[in-house]
Amino acid sequence: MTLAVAVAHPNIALAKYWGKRDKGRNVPSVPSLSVTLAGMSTTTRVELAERDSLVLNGRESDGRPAERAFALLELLWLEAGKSGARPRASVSSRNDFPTAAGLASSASAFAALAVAADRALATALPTERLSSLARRISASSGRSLYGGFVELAAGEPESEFLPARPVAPADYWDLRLVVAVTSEGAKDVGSTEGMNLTTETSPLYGGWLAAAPAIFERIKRAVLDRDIEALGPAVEASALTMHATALSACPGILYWNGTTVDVMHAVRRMRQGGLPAYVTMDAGPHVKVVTLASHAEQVALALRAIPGVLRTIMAQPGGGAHVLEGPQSEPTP
Ligand code: 2P0
Repeated sequence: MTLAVAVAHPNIALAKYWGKRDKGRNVPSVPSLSVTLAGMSTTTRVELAERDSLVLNGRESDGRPAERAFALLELLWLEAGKSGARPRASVSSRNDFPTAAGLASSASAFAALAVAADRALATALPTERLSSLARRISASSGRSLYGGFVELAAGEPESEFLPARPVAPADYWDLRLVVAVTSEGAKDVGSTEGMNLTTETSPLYGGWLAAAPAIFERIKRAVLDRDIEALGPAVEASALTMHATALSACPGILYWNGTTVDVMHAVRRMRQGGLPAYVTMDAGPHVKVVTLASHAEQVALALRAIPGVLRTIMAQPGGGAHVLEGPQSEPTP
């Protein structure tokens, strides 16, 4: 019995990825920078078996999720230059956070799968190669291979090797991300579909491509300087410019609900009251508020008082994907 188990954590982008330069190779058209989160995990078990099968949160799964999962195993096998057919595998994966929490579960899912499958298949690839392969299946998952603050460059068309890279470790800066959960439902338009529709139809998409690299640089500099006053406005610029392009797609993609907007106004009022608090939103209606550890409880309390905020989740920088148990293996030359 060959079995490996790995764990990975979701991440939240401070500088957003939105749009692909090369759809086939899943190459982002803009650079992004994220924080990998502690506390929430995906645990994935890969066991070599007679046939491929996938169980997600206790339920047998096929179709697109299974296609993507086994495409990643195929990529690992090819990358390691292994001969013969790839061994079949039974994969099961479980999140300890609700998918409706607005935290991208695909990021932690494919990062955990890359690490567990690498060990079970004995492909023994270095982390940067696992990151690049996970990125091909889901770009944000390439970032969850690493802990702390992580960047993913924009690639050239036809980039084969494009891994995320660590910018600073989790303990570099005591930031907090307070998630204001504003809905229990699943999102209407998935990220991949949303960004592809934006690329194809938004008249503002060219403006996003022109603006995003400088916003990313401001964010990276502010992280390295641990400067919340510089970070916050740049984080809001990234999110709002991304959402402006999505809103202007045809048909327009509106990820927000009324509470999302109420929270955005409330956070502006918090700043007028002297709190260092800034918003970012992804492909869903929840608001993630970026603040310092010293102000996080006060921010969370204020967020929970907003009608429509169902609950808050407190998140902080955490570690990268890693193996929990598995066979020993020799590195691939
Ligand atoms: C991000 N998002 O940077 C951006 C901001 C959502 C909004 O990366 O098509 O699941 O699989 O590469 O990585 C979510 O998109 O998309 C995402 P694919 P992915 O976090």
